Amino acid sequence: MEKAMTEYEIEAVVREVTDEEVAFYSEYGWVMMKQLVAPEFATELLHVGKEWRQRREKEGKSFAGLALDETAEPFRSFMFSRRMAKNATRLVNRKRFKGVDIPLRYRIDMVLLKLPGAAGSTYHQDASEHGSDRVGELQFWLALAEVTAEMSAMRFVNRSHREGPLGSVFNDDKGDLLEQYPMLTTELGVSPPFHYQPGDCTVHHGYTVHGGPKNTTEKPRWSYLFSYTPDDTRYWNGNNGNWGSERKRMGDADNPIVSLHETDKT
Ligand SMILES: O=C(O)CCC(=O)C(=O)O
Repeated sequence: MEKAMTEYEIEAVVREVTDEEVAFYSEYGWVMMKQLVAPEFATELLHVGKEWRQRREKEGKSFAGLALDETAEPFRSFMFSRRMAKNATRLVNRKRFKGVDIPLRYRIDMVLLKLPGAAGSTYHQDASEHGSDRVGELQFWLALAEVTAEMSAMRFVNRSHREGPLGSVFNDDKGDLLEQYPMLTTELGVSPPFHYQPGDCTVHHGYTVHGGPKNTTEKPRWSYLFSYTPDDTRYWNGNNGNWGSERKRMGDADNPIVSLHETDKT
């Protein structure tokens, strides 16, 4: 078992986000932060994360929650570090409207593995799936080993965080957001195909539409997803999993359609 790291040790391997990165994130709803963490630290996380996943698999448990488990250090030291709290707080930028920043809470973390040939990720907005009542939650995605564009690297729809909720697509039969809004990417543009080195990290806003292609390579894709949310956010039943996708469409009895066409009227 690795031991907890001091803040001083964390600061030696995790850098601050820059003003340019914060401005880019605010404009585009995502940003690539090259070498946010030192590559050797990413490799250490990979090593611990792989073992942790194997253990959890044997125990039949979920792959989420490394940072809540002190036997999975240094995940906890990293995610709960002052450096990462400050980085995330600057990106959330609640100060802009409130005058003061607001504390963030842990939302979720997990080591992700996409095997060769694994399917791509459905285009969705995290916050719509989670059912949060306000903006702020954000997801970091850290490459623990090299990830090329062909290894299912995510793509982000530029500025889509400014469009508000476009609908939850998990548990729905209407297709993902690119199918539901066929002009979305031509209208807004998409992030370039990314090539991550170990330690490179993207972060995306809760309302940024994102997804990815399948892993068409012979290599497994290893990454660490970790997410924070502002303390004041309210979620369905207080659960910030995919509860937002449980929403139901309206029915004709209580909410009849207001028709555009004379022939629709009975
Ligand atoms: O890892 C992926 O390809 C998708 C992850 C994702 O949807 C997310 O980070 O919100």
